[in-house]
Amino acid sequence: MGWMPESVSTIGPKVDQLFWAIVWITGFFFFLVQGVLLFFVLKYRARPGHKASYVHGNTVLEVVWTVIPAIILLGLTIASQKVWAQVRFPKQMPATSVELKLTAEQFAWNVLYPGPDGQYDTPDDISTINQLHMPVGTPVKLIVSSKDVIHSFFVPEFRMKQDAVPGLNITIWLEAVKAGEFEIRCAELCGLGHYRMKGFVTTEPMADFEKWLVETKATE
Ligand SMILES: [Cu+2]
Repeated sequence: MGWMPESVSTIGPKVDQLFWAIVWITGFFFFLVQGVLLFFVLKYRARPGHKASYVHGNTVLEVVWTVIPAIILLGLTIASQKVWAQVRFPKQMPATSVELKLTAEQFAWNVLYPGPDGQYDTPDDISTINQLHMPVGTPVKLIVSSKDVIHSFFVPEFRMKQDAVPGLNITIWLEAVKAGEFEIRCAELCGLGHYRMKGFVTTEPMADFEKWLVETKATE
């Protein structure tokens, strides 16, 4: 369904699958429960000549409608945790040579590439503000942090939202499947300028990405 922005990361279809599974399951039970409620409200409404009866409850029924939702919720939890772990647990991260540090601050996204030596805080580092470039078809490791308050890195097209927390270096990875330009929104109210805390992600073929790195370094 076309409710959501296009999905352009390898994790996207898995997140969408979970989203729709949850929508359908909770939607089904919502209408079922509300329908039954409406039915009983009408069927047992006050009418002249009908006396109210006192019902104590039904233990078997109550156990059934507690255990079934518990099993469904547990299933959804396990399914969600798998996808969560895939992009966040270090053991599940694919090996990659492309990585960057994404440091949020009031009210911008600082992007730092380690440069050819693969080390940060060396003269060949490449830094930009609000411009994050990454190659298509290659996993990219992002080390997300913050200089001041809690921000949140959110790129809807990647189906990725990660808090940027001062004092923590949180590692996630993403792999784009399509070239394009997408917005980074800060998804955590972080101060008066929160509304204008916007960056851009450009996903492009590896050759263009490498060219961009060289050009950006040259204009630094
Ligand atoms: Cu922010």
